[in-house]
Amino acid sequence: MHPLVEKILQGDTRSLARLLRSIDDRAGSYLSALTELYPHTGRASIIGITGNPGAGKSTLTDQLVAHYRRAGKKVGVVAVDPTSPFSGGAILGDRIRMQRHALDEGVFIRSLATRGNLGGISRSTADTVRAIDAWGADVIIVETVGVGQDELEIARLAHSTVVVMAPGLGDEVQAIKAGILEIADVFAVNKADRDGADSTVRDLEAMIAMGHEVHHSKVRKGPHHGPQTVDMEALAEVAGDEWLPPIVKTVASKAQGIDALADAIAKHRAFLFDTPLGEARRRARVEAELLNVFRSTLVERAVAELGAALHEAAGRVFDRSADPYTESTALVRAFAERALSTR
Ligand SMILES: Nc1nc2c(ncn2[C@@H]2O[C@H](COP(=O)(O)OP(=O)(O)OP(=O)(O)O)[C@@H](O)[C@H]2O)c(=O)[nH]1
Ligand SMILES: [Mg+2]
Repeated sequence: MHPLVEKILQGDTRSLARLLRSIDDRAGSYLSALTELYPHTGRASIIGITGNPGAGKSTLTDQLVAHYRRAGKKVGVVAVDPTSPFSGGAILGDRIRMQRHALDEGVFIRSLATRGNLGGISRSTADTVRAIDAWGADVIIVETVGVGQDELEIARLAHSTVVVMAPGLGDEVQAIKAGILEIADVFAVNKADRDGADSTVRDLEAMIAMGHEVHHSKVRKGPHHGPQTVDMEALAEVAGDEWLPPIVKTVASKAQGIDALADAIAKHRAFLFDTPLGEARRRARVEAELLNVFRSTLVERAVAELGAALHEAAGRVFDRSADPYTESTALVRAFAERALSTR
């Protein structure tokens, strides 16, 4: 057995931290540790928190941690690439923001600032979450900024993804473009103490209605001329068994709306585990994760195996005696042949 595994399963925080370092470096026997830990995972509820810089993700995370701790739950927090200009190199900011949990044995906080590694940030995050799950966390919160490709993958890693919006950040229109609707299971309209929160809620409701291609007059409220609002109850009826992301107003800095947010997350979890549509989503999630692990395993193995050949191919592309498409196909063939002959 991997030396760290037993201790991690007993809830030892230092051993967990040590394994996470070797996961980051993709070093040592981290894969065998993950393999041995896997049967002990799957219990934690994984919550993704994403949104624009400064929307209040860390403050909200901190409040959720407090909420779950009050309920006696063990909590893990993974902050991915916390490098927003807003809070100025936010790892420190996040530490300060979550300091009240730093000495709590039931809370494990980890920052991942390792974009650009071979396995990809989403793979490191997935492995990190897996290890924290085995350590015994009941809830794991993963905070990511924005909605790049990595964030989409990280969102897929979570059971429930909370998209945090804040009025006045210009989030509203941008959100539609960024395809945020696809990943949002719950919306938190944070900074509800500021002007514009209600109009952000209305914008989101209109977006959700549009996303469901519901232009039915029956879900529209208000006068024919002038601003119309969406009747969310009528929309829910039209949507049937489908999940409609609830919108929760929060003031994270004053701990307001946190219970309602946790409640919306719990409802989404119930949808995932108690309905056929939810099961289909969970299945798709597992498939995406397997593909992710498969992809990085394949690339790591191939790069190790092909080493010099890869370098030579790059040289040919560089002096334009070859193109990357032909070279890639040839590399795949070479790898497959080697793999077959050695194993
Ligand atoms: N007025 C108000 N301010 C808030 C609220 N929630 C958070 N803030 C403040 O907004 C700022 C940014 O909050 P963070 O929690 O760091 O936001 P974030 O989304 O984690 O930011 P990055 O990680 O840097 O992208 C901080 O100064 C918070 O104190 C809120 O509900 N109302
Ligand atoms: Mg943050």
